[in-house]
Amino acid sequence: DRRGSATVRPGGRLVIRLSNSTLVSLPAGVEGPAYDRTRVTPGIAHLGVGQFHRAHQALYLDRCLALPGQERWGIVGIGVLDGARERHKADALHTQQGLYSLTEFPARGRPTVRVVGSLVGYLHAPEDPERVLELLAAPDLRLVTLTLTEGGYNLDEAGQFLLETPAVARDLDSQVPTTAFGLVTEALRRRRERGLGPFTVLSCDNLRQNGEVARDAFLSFARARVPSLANWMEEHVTFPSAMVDRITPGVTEHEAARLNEASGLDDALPVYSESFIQWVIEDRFCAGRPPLERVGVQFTDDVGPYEQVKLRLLNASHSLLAFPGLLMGYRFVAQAMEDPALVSLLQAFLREDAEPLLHPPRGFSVRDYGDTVLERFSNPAINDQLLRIASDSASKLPLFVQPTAREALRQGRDTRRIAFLLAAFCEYLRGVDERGHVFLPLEPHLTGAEVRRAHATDLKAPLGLELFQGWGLAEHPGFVKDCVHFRRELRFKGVSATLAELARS
Ligand code: CS2
Repeated sequence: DRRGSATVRPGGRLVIRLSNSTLVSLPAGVEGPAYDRTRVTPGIAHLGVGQFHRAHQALYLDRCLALPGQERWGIVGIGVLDGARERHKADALHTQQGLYSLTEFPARGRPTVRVVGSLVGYLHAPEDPERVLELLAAPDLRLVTLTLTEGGYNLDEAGQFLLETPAVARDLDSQVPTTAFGLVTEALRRRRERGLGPFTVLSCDNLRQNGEVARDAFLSFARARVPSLANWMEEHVTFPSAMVDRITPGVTEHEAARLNEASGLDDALPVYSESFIQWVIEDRFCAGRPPLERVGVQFTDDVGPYEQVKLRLLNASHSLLAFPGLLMGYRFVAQAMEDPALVSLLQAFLREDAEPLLHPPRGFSVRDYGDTVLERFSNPAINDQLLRIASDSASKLPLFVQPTAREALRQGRDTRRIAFLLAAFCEYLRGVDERGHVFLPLEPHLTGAEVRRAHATDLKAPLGLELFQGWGLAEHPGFVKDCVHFRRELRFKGVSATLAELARS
């Protein structure tokens, strides 16, 4: 029973497919774009159109496009990775003309659903790299934004760009780039050759000084490929840093069905998130920018203090919840937050360990921020997977936890909760919880042999992993001893008993 733009579900309910022509007949309660999409042209290209991008940046741009005279700031999404899932996404975005639904769940009260219209095109680079290059080299394209993930910048522990990574090494030689570095560099080369100006490269990844990180990565690639271009980029391209924040869980098939059931849409790519949203950006755009300050984005000269607060409080707490939570058999964040021992652990970590070492923005209450973080984690509508949080901890822990750990060790502070965190990480790598249930740690930046170190009889073996370089652990044998102690306790007494001990002493 299909009618092109709508399907009739058993029970007689009409479900709307997404396309420009169905925007006028959205189900009751679903808001659509407040502007004429057919007039929107691409000014932004975004690499890595994941759920986070669709719940965060694309929403801000959707608000921006609703302001008068801003139709030049549409986004064209670019998929860089290959694989069946990526192709499915590309197909779905084409069929739906870039439209998708976003459901926002406040901590309390009713969710809201909107159809976001700012994604006005989508190109899948592996299928047509040349079109991607010409889009990036188009005169009207002024901003390239990125979500490559924490580990996606191809840097080693010391921040050196890895020229020998296979895909990068290939891109350095070939005429047809496949990586974000290759695509952006080749597009800039064409722009320079054609006498066009540069574009801004804006990282939207959860990294400290993400603009500097992006700059290092792209300039290193360019230097190895076309040295004169690297000089031009250094002079003309800007790489502002930004802090991004919005909890956006992965959408399983089951979630997608639940979201569509509630919205009355037949959306192949629904996303959902909490209602909290934040974006703080350094105002250094070499080719202009949309008036994002009018839709809730904060601009600042120095994003450092905002990033510091976010990474060391929110993200570190997430990790601190995920490892013991998984070991206890929990699978979701809100579920783990119902465990009072875990909440007390997070509270103590925030108050005693992380907050005292911060240099927050002026007038900023870290105490309120920490409270809000715990409230956000407790949002029951957000089925955020602990495995998503724990995934790629090899890239995340050095960002989220290392600064606090190093500083606390240097100052001789109480580091037992941090030792517990590392112990729980090592145990998590073994992939089996206290009830004997198996789970799969996703560690794309660790080799199989490295993950297997977590199984060694020498309980401190994983602390020798490259990710712990720069933590200064070797100079602090007492700390390493605590880690080993907590691993043993976790293994033989369990998480609850270990937490009880930690709370007592
Ligand atoms: C999480 C983040 O992946 C993680 O470790 O802490 O994805 C978190 O949900 C976002 O940073 C929130 O903005």
